Amino acid sequence: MCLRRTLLWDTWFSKIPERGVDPDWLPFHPDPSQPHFAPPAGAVDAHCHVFGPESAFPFAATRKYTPCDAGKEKLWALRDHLGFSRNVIVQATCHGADNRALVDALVHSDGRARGVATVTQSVTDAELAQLDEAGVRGVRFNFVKRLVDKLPHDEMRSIADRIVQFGWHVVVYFEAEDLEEIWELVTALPTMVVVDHMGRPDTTRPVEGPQFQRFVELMDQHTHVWSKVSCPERLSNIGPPGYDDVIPFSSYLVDRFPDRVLWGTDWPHPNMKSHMPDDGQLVDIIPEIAPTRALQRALLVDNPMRLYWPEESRLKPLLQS
Ligand code: 0GY
Repeated sequence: MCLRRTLLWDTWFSKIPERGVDPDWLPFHPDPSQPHFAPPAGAVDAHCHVFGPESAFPFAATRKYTPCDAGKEKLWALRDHLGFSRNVIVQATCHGADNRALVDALVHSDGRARGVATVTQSVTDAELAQLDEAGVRGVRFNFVKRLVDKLPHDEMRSIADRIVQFGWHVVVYFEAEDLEEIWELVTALPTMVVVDHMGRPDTTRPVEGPQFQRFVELMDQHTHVWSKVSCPERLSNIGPPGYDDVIPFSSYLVDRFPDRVLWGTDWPHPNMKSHMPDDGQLVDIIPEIAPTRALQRALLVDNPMRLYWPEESRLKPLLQS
């Protein structure tokens, strides 16, 4: 299957690594549609990744999957195609705590990309300062068991304490059923906290049901917690083009917390098994979850600018929690 795709879409991949892409790996969409929705000027895709290229930036030995290369040039081309201006690149687990591919993308982005890194406790202050200089503005703590080995909470807490000096924040990725386990850590973090993909709710359950409302409580009670209203393709049981079962969850958060939500493509969509989304269709969902120009501007420009380009933001800098 992957071989057939490779032959068909050969020109889209710089190199298939010798170690071998996962046999069931779905490559990113080769020809995303032109969205009908025009994002506001200065829009930020606040969740995407770069993979490799492996020949320059080998994947981590600890990785749980081996993707196809998805380098920075492809990401810039997608940004322009979709009508966006900037990217926030999140370190993917296949690169572990080796942030070289991320840093390479940031320093070659002409100031149009900022990053979220993965670091371990052994990172030095000098290394953190170098990452900051390159454009990193946060670290990611990943709790998704299929993606990473478990890291003790006190290690995460000590990393969080050390990034405060840079004004960075923490991005957390977890599954809805793990929220209770990490509640204490997340609510006590000394930085802003951004939750990936709405905490991955089970979208077969109601928005008003206890699972999603517990996540809403987290955001209600803790104003340092933000959420990405991203990844309908991962959360949907219905699928494209509209991902209609996910819209009520994302629109609920946008409506209730308009100044604490972010949106991202999640390109190149690692570990998708059911299908590979058309990024143009994902953009066309935005007006469904943020129906007014004011909400769209908050979601796509003001909120991400405040967090990632505070020096250029028209809004006041955020205070640490
Ligand atoms: C995402 C989701 C996934 C993967 C990663 O860093 C990663 O490997 O984040 C996933 O498999 O759900 O946000 O890209």
